[in-house]
Amino acid sequence: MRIEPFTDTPLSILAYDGTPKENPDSLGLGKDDYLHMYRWLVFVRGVDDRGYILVRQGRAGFYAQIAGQEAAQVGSALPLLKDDWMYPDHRSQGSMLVKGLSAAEWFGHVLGRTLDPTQGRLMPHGPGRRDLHIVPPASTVGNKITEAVGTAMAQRIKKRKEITICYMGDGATSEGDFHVGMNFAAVYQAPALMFVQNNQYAISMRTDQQTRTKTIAEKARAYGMPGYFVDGNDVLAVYAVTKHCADRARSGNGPSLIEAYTYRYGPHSSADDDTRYRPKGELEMWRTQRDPVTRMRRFLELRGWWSEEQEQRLQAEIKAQLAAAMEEAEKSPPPAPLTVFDHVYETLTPHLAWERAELAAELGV
Ligand SMILES: Cc1ncc(C[n+]2csc(CCOP(=O)(O)OP(=O)(O)O)c2C)c(N)n1
Repeated sequence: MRIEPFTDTPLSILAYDGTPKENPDSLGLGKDDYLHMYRWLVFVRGVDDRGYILVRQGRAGFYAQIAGQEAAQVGSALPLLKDDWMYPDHRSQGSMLVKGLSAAEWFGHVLGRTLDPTQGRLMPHGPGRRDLHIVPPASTVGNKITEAVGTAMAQRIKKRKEITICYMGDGATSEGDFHVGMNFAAVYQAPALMFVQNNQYAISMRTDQQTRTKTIAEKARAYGMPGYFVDGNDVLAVYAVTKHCADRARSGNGPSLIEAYTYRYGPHSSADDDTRYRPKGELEMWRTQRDPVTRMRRFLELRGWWSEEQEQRLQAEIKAQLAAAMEEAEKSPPPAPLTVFDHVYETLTPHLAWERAELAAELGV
């Protein structure tokens, strides 16, 4: 696959049925790498399914699924190095898991337990982990874009090798923060990957209702950086494009915009009814003909590297791993109420100190 910016059709390596359009081995990956990628796809789908079940069971209040977007997340997180910075958005848990967040921590986050690195303080769509350089997302759409670019600019000023990936949805590209962030990133040649998961909807609003351009990737041209339009359901293509942009950023050649064209299977969140705005048959078409997990599985099968028996074994192994992770999360207690005052200011403001004392008195602690 030639990694070319500003194409009209998405760059891809695998056809929808998993047949390679060209030999993907030019990516420098071998059998074990492909199996590793596939395992990640199955794993993040498993984590996400269970996360959503927590809402259905009434044990969590809210959930935004990534189902359908696994390849965009796994393929874009795998080329990152440990110290690279990740700014996830509210639908990026697959990428966080690949970067090192554990499934137990994720479940702990959804349940609001102490295992949650953010101690139950955020809506359940994104903890952070300081040591992994994962910055917690905010609910305000797009507001981390300028922060992410600022982080990348700092890396350049400090002459460090780390790069920053900033995840956003198609909806976030309609926010002012996107345009400010893109301009600063390009002007300062910041080592930033502006990664758009275009799942075709911002809640009920379709992408073509919020932009006049055919692709989001082409907007990059106006800021002076390359924009790549990639099939977000082809994990190999997403990996190839992200790796290319990561290498480019790491070697001092500045930022890139990547638009991963994908589709979300679930409602916007557990508080949404997507049957009210999706055209009939659209979801079914993506699920049955373009699924990112099945596509990679077919590729492995065509190479003779995957069998039904191996699939059963993998599913059983991940099921057990996730059951253990869920148990660990459930065993973890909710954070003590007074911890709500921690980590906001280095020294509590007088008003907060007063509130803290009042709560402590009420709790008798
Ligand atoms: C500034 C702001 N406006 C509106 C909302 C309500 N809201 C939450 S998510 C969302 C849609 C975001 O769409 P997109 O960026 O495409 O990401 P997706 O949810 O599709 O992954 C909206 C409008 C918000 N949280 N913040």
